[in-house]
Amino acid sequence: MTVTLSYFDFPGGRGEDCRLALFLAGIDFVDDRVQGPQWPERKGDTPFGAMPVLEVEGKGKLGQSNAILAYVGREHGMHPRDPWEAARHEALMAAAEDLRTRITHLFTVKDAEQSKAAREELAAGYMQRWAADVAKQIAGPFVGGDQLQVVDLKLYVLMKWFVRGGVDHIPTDVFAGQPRLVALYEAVGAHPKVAEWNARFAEGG
Ligand SMILES: N[C@@H](CCC(=O)N[C@@H](CS)C(=O)NCC(=O)O)C(=O)O
Repeated sequence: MTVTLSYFDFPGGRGEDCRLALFLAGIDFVDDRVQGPQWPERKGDTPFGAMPVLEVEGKGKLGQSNAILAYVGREHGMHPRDPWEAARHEALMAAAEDLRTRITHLFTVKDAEQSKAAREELAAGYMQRWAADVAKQIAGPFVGGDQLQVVDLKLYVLMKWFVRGGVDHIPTDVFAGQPRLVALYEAVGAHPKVAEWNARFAEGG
């Protein structure tokens, strides 16, 4: 059974956590890295005109990063069996998407001064509230306690974007006031399989 994960060719974004989940699950998947110029012709063949897309032979194509993560997690013991705990993790994954959407919306601000001001305001306001809300829901070091699950990969890849200075005018220590969040980030990065994956590909945001 062939499993293919399609996403852009950079070590970050919504597809990177899906790749990590498949790698940690030990699945020998086809790592389909789409180059920018190929995207327009590929877009029409995706469920929602966007990536990541998971294709499982015999089943079809699945869009939406959180659905992909939950599916891979459920199949491979990296998402809670208990429905309430699973929903709690899914809420955190949705919150990660909320933050991504806020950030990408700011990329539409073209005036340099306005863009800087909007990003600084987001970092000092919304992102601080977001970080405090998420931190409260982390058992430690991972969301569910000692076991790394797909929600942790989602939070890790999102945080890495900022920690690595991927967004101008969002400080790299934007989450420093939330030790539980920082500890989760460090624990995921220190996981041997995550470290192996990161070493294999250029580290990035
Ligand atoms: N909610 C979707 C968002 C998917 C999304 O916006 N993907 C971006 C890359 S991170 C994309 O494919 N952009 C290209 C396009 O929309 O044409 C998810 O979580 O998968």
